[in-house]
Amino acid sequence: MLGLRKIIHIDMDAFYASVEQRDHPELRGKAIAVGWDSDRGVLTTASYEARKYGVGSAMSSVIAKKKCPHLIFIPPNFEKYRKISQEIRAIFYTYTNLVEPLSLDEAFLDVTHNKKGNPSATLIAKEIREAIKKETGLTASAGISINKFLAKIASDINKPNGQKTIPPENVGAFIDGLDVKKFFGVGKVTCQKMYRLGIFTGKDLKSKSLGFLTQHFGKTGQHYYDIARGMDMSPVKAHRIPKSLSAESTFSKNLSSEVYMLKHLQDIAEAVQKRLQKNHLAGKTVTLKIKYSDFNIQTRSKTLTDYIASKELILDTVKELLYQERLRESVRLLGIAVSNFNNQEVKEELPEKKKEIYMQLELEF
Ligand code: TTP
Ligand code: MG
Repeated sequence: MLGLRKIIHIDMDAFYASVEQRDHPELRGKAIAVGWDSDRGVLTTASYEARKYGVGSAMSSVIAKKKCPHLIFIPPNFEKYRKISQEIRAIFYTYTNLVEPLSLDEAFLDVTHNKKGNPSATLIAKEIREAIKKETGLTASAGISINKFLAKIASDINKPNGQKTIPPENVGAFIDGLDVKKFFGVGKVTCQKMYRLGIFTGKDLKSKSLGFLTQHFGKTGQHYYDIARGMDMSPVKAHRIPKSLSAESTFSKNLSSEVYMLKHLQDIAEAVQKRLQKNHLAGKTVTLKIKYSDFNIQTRSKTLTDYIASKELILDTVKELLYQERLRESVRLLGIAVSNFNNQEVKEELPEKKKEIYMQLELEF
């Protein structure tokens, strides 16, 4: 049992619609859709009250209104959803750095070794859902198992506001009984093809040889062969946090006056500011990159005592760097980078003692 992973898939319930119902109490308990009420509009999602009428994500507004004439349309507010998404992710990071967001409202977490030293992924999922509820007022569902494939399927089972664990000892039986249409990664077309081949459940899939599956599904055959056996080794790929954010500009005419350069640097600093904002980052180190007309590149850096993210503060430091030394010759490109961010991940070192505990409790899910 050593080497077994503990993976959680978290998925917010009717995400955009729940946010709108949270912020507009008069919409609670009502059939609402987030999207534009226009001939060409498409819904992003719908509240559970609307889903009873068959209204759902990616449906055209026209069809949705036919199915549910009293449907209330709410225009989307992506800035708000992104902010809440950040809040949820911040909760995930208190448990593990191995977080792989799939979209604004769902993510995989590998909690095999977690920051709280909690051996039970089931309890962690419960804690996370409670924390999400407390901090955002919204509900989430979770799936817990030994790999991403199973965790993803599991999070749908007790949705909304529920969770489901498929512990290692139940994996075989669970997959055997699973309709292939529920398999993550099996779309409508593949599903129909499987049905035609007499493959309706995981058990049917497992009964087919690798040769048979590759003959009918090409390279993906191997994948189906593996997942029918509960094997999905794909790691939780942590969202890579950039080490620096930058912007640069090449000039149509080489510049030799610092005054002209400063004008361009304002725009470049603004672009850097935007990137920092988008990533919710601030940095301590500012670097000015100068490419001369002979294509030689020079960089000048300064590290500050405080984290900065605004155009003005970036520009102050850039000015200092620009005047720090005389320019050798005319300049064809200028760039600004900000690095040394305020989010540097804490390295996860597992003390020896804790490792032992993990091994003992390996079966605890
Ligand atoms: P989902 O998790 O697929 O849907 P959901 O959270 O609304 O509902 P469920 O309770 O079944 O999880 O997607 C998350 C958000 O992403 C959703 O609220 C709106 C947005 N979205 C789109 O904009 N277009 C789409 O086609 C889908 C599926 C989702
Ligand atoms: Mg969701």
